Amino acid sequence: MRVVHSPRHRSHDPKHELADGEAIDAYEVPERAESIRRSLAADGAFTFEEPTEHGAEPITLVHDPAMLAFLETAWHDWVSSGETADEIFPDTFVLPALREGMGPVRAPGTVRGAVGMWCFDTATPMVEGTYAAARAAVDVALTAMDLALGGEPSTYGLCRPPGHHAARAMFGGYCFFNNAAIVAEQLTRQTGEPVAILDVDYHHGNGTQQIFYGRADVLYVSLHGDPDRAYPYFAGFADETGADAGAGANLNLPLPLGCSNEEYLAHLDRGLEAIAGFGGSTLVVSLGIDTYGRDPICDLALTTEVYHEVGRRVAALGRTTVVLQEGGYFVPHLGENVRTWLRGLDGRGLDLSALPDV
Ligand code: OKP
Ligand code: ZN
Repeated sequence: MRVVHSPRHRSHDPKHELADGEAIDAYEVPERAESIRRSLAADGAFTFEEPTEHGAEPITLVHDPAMLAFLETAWHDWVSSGETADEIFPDTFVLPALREGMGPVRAPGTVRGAVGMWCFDTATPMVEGTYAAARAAVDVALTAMDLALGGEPSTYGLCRPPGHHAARAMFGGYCFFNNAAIVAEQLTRQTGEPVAILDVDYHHGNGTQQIFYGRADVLYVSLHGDPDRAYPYFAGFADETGADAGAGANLNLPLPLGCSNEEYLAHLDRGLEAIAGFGGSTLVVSLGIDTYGRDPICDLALTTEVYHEVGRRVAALGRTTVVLQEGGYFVPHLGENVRTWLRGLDGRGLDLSALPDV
């Protein structure tokens, strides 16, 4: 299987996120992608290539150009206005109620103010190299798509930072540009067919759902921790099925606390059935491995073996599949879990021999 990877991801190296009022070590760190790269490289059946540049247009077909412009210059503007902190966090958030009844929001003249127009949480600092890494992740995703359109049955884009929490005009949840949504949009344009997205990250992909919520030509299917208890709290409910022309093209499958492999596969089959009944020949997978039982920030109970079976069942759809990396935070097993998933997709056997005993 062909893998697209860029060393550029390393320039997004946040040190902290905020939790319960304290700065804690960031979970979304460069070592995540390195763990995956090492596992796939050691397997021997994966070939690596660097992305080609795709420019800004595929991004602005999905995201507000003003958000792209903010992200592009934020670090430079931050430093040149005399700020000295090496991570940018929002100070306030422009919730609709802040200016309720008082007319439109005016863009603040400082990065410290303006970041609260675009960022929705306190876990997603921008650092000096964030923009370059986020742009490279989009190029990784689009290059994986190009390879699939060129005839590969399945390809893998080792995206970092991830993307599925980034909405049309909002970033957060460790995500800046929505890599999967950008690829899905391009697929609709380049194939002229509808496109399905399967999001198996533990967290609901609120950004991807938002981007396509009114669209009939993109099906979004997500399995995730129930938003009644899980981040991002405000989206991912089972009764969110799409709006307007998109009615019926959104399927949320919230999962219970402690969800087992068996329960998980039963939910997966419902998602795959919806995809099988939807048109088009291509599939985008948002692959999060934070469903793992040992993940430090999530609460399901999946084990490595199940990822092989999930990959197998996705392959059985028979679609050209672009797999893009999202989350997964138990770094010691992250690479092997991804490798296991992709081996299942590729019709190869389960191989647990390289899973570290930690
Ligand atoms: C990204 B992906 C801070 C909690 C922040 C952010 C989770 C982002 C997950 N108190 N949690 O979907 O894996
Ligand atoms: Zn996640």
